[in-house]
Amino acid sequence: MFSTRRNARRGAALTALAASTALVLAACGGGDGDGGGGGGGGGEGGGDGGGDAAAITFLPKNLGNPYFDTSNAGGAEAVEELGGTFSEVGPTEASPTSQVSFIETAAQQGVDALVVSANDPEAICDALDEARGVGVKVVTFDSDTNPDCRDLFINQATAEGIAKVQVDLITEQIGDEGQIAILSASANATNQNAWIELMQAELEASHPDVELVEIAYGDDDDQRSFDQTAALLQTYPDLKGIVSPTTVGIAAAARYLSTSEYKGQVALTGLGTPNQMREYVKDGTVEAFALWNPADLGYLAAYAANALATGEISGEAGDTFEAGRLGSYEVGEDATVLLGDPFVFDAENIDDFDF
Ligand code: RAM
Repeated sequence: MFSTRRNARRGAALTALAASTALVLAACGGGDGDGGGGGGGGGEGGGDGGGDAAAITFLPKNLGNPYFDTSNAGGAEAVEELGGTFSEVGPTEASPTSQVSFIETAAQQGVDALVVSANDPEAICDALDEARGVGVKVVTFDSDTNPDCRDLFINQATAEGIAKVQVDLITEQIGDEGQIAILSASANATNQNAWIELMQAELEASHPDVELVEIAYGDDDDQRSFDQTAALLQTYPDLKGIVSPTTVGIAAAARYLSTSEYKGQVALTGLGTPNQMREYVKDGTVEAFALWNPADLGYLAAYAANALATGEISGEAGDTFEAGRLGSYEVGEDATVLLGDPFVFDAENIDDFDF
């Protein structure tokens, strides 16, 4: 059911995505250098509305992942617009506790807000609690913690929507029957686990002839994801498709497939960035995959963090705030703000994007 122009709304979304991408590219020059320690614009973010712009630190799951380079560039763009201080720190490995020391350091430095994509829903909660205890506002984005460990979660799209688009893509690509596997990120990742659970439910409910044979974990590490792809193909000679709900995993799997005997035989879809996937769409390894705009996600997260840190909002359902070029947003249930819908990329539209 996923053609390029499924409906008018998608066309509008495409235009919006392309426009915001162009803006992000224009702003990328300022880049992701670290803005120095904390201090900066912030002060204590008192709660009386409209204070100074904040010092905001971004903490991705790991460094070296183009997805987070793009989301952090979006964050930097927003912080610059706000006149605040941006910094980015993070571990090299996407493991459950690898972010703890970075949270502690940011709290000691007295940053006003932390924007975090969590590798585990619980493992960083003590560190986040301590940071919040000294006045740091905590915004999760991309991958949440348990809701009581943070002030707000900026969600890229609903988990149901992200699960469904991937199930629709893989089942269409394999003719709705046969064995598939999932190549995920790290085993504890909140976001991938939520999507996988919903994908399993959707497969069971609507695709009785599709069998999910294994969930493998590449830990958002390129080589590990590449090796896991090889292992899946060896273990399951009848495998018809792989779904990789991680930009690192899908790119590594595509690279493996593209030079193997399985190219064009085993379908691959999931969540990828257009720049990493372009060559594999063009060479016929991959038909279509999905994502949202990571730059917009980072941009929205930074505006939300600033609104919290300056006391403009408290994170209650119904709170509203302005997010620059993205317009105004409202806090929903469970202190969550929703960016929008996932988007499908294929050979017809992939050249419209550059991230
Ligand atoms: C990887 C990360 C990230 C996820 C994307 C789709 O970059 O796991 O958390 O949202 O893939």
